[in-house]
This record gives sequence, C-alpha cells and structure tokens, in this order.
Amino acid sequence: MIYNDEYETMPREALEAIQLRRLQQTVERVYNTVPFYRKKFDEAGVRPEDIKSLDDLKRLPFTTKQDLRDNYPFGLFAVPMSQIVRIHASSGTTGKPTVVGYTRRDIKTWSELMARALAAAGVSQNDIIHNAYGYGLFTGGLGVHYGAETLGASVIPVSGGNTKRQITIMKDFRPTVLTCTPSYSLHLWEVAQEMGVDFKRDLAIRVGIFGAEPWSERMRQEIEDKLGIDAIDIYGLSEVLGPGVAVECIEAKDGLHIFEDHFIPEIIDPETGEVLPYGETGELVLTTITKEGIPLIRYRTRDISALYKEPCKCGRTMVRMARVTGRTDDMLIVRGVNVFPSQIESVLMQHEEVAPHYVIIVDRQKALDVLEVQVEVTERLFSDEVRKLQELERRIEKDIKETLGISCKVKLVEPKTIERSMGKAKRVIDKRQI
Ligand code: DLL
Repeated sequence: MIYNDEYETMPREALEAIQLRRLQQTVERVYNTVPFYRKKFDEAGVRPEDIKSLDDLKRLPFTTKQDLRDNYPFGLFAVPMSQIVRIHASSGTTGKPTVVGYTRRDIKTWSELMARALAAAGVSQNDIIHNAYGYGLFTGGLGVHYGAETLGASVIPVSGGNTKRQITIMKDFRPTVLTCTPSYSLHLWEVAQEMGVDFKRDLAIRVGIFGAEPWSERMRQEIEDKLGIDAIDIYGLSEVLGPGVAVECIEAKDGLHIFEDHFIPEIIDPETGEVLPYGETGELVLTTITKEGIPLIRYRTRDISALYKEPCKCGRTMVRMARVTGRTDDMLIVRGVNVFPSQIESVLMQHEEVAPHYVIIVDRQKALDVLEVQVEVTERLFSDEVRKLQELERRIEKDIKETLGISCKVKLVEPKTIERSMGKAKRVIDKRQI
C-alpha cells in the first residue's frame, strides 16, 4: 500500500521543484540561525541566494560526524530549546555521542515517514506490530512506535531483551509484523526453537522490517526461510532522522526508496568528495530539507550505497538506494586489501553447514595483519568428526581467498558461543587498534 499517494508517486519534475524550494528555505534558515553553518558557508564563499537549482547543492560544504561532535551537545540546533520536544543520541561507542533534537513538527514528519515505510512493507491498520527495537535514546523503538500509531496499527512496545518473554508474547498476542535488527530476528528464532516454538507453525508473523545494521541478500534468504516471512530492509540514521529515511517496498524488494520530499541524496567518492552519477557506488550524502530541530546540509553518512532512478513496479517515483553493505569506516584494510564484513558474510552464507553467527578478528602478528573468522556450525554438524570440520574450514578459507583475495583463518565454533546482541550486532574485533 502507498501511504501518501500524493508525494510518493509524484512525477519527478514536480518533486524536484518541491525539493528546490525546500532546500532554499533550509539553507536560508541555517545560515541565519546556526553560527557553524554561517561560518562554513562564508569560508566556502557561498551564500543562500546562490542556490538557484538543485545542481547548486554541490557548492555547499559537507557536514560530518566530527562537526556534530565538535558542537556537542546542542551546538547545531537551529531552534531554541523551548521548541525542542524530544532528544535522541547515538550510542557513542566510537567517541562522543551525537545528539539530535526534534521539534513538534519534526516528530510529526518522522511519524508520517515511518507510517509510509510500514505501509511500503505491506503493513496496515489491521496488523499487530511486535516492536523489538530498543526504546530509549536509540531512535529505532520510538521511531517505529510513532509510525505504527500514525498508520493505525496496534503496536506492542516490547523493546530489546528478555528474549524468552518475547516469544511468549508472540505466541499469545499473535503479532503479524516483527521489527528489530536482522541479527536479533535470528536470535529470536533460535530461542523459539529452544522453547519448542516453531515460527512458521506457532506464530503469526508474516513480515519483518529489519535495519540499523548491515545485512546481506543471503542473510535475507536465511531469515525468510527460517522464520517463514518476508524480510524488508529499512534504513535511517539518528543524525538525519532515525529509521524511515528509506525503505524497500514489498512488491520489488529491490533497493530502498528514499523519501525525497524530505531528503536529497547524493553519492560521492569518499576520497575526493566528487559527486558520482546514478548507478555508481560511493558514500551516501544526505541533506534534510524539512527538518527544524537540527537540519543537516550534505551530511556524510559514511554508508556505502548507490542510487537508482529507474521507475519501480510499486509505482513510487522516489529514487532507490542500494542496500548498505558497509560503512567507509568499517572497511577493514587487511594487508592492503579492502574488505567489508558483509563480503565475508556473503561467503559464509553460501555454506549451509554454518549458522549466520560470526565474528571477524583482525590482529597484527610480527607487523603482519592476520584475519580470523569465527563462525558457528549447525548443531548437527558439530557432532561430526573433527576431520570433517577441518575440511569445511579449509573450504571456506579457500572461498574467501578466491572471492576477496585475502588469506584468513576460519575457525568453526560450537553453536551458540558467539555473543548475541539485542540490538546492533558487533561483527568485527580489531585488535590492531587496542
Ligand atoms: O540505526 C536508525 C534505525 C533504526 C534504522 C531502526 C533502521 C531501523 P543509528 O543508531 O544512528 O540509527 O545508526 C545509523 O546504522 O549510518 C548505518 O551505518 C546503519 N544502518 C541503519 N540502517 C541500516 C540498514 C539507526 N538497513 C547507522 N542497512 C547508519 C545497513 C544500516 N546499515
């Protein structure tokens, strides 16, 4: 279903006219209200009135996560605190957290965009949503929650954790939609199995809306097969909004539609900053054109994607972004070769003897980078002879070498030994930085 028929299917010319008007208003507003932007624009020699077409966007300087940190906590807010009704923040595992503020209208916009996203995934007011994204400073829980209420669906605000209770709730309340990180959905399946609950037979979930961390096409297959559901990819980031920046439609499951009446996407070469044409892979840059609390101009997301303009069979005219396979900052450089965890995941998932739970450990031994991939094997295989397990290890190592061009050590580990996360999974341990 298309939630907002007027905007989501708008002819591109009309959409671009709206984008330009909103961009001009945003640039004008931040120039006048946020000293950080005024200084940056002045340094770049560009003034609000120079933005005459969408093409002029590239004259504006980028904003980075470091800029948000340097202005911690509220320095980039464009309205007085009296107009802010909500604050969220990133977890801050890699430094100071980034803090964002929403006005009443921002919350309304976010709720509408999340309602659109849920509808794109085939959810309606007749659905019950089991929302296992964390509630709190993280945007996942409350983002889905407000969207669900706006759409008119029933929402169970279960949040993350206490997995056994979640299974009982799913059995008793019979939710039809599951929202959580893709890795947590597999953990739910695992715990359900332990409790003798069969997702397909005993539960009513028919669609899952998963995001907040990278996952591969093969991981989607695995989830769909195991849980017996449609798995839909949803993308967003707290700096720009939270979940609901882009979402796949259930009709195509082929790229995520970006809600372009609120965000202008660009893909750039992360090294040079040059804007790349449609279809090319690079870093996603987003400009918010309706946000009041903390508008962001050309925000470098560090997420790697590509943009596609071709029309989609669902009828939406908004561009699609390719599934985010990784971030410029989670790219590992191992002996000079660039590797993304998702590439390793794709190779692992080709082997049905292993479970989708893995961790990548990078270390340095005698000035040489060494890579170890620990992956769980299925229960059945673990009881097999050692020789068979070793043979599988060698096979996966060979596949990784052939696909990615790097040598690594693969270590099969016992089922359920790799730590499960209630939210975003931690896939990489880089001991070189410690
Ligand atoms: O993760 C917002 C969110 C909540 C999105 C629930 C989807 C569902 P942050 O905690 O600020 O916000 O983290 C944002 O997570 O820059 C990406 O690197 C990654 N990410 C988010 N969605 C996806 C996705 C939320 N579908 C960061 N695929 C982003 C891959 C994703 N990575």
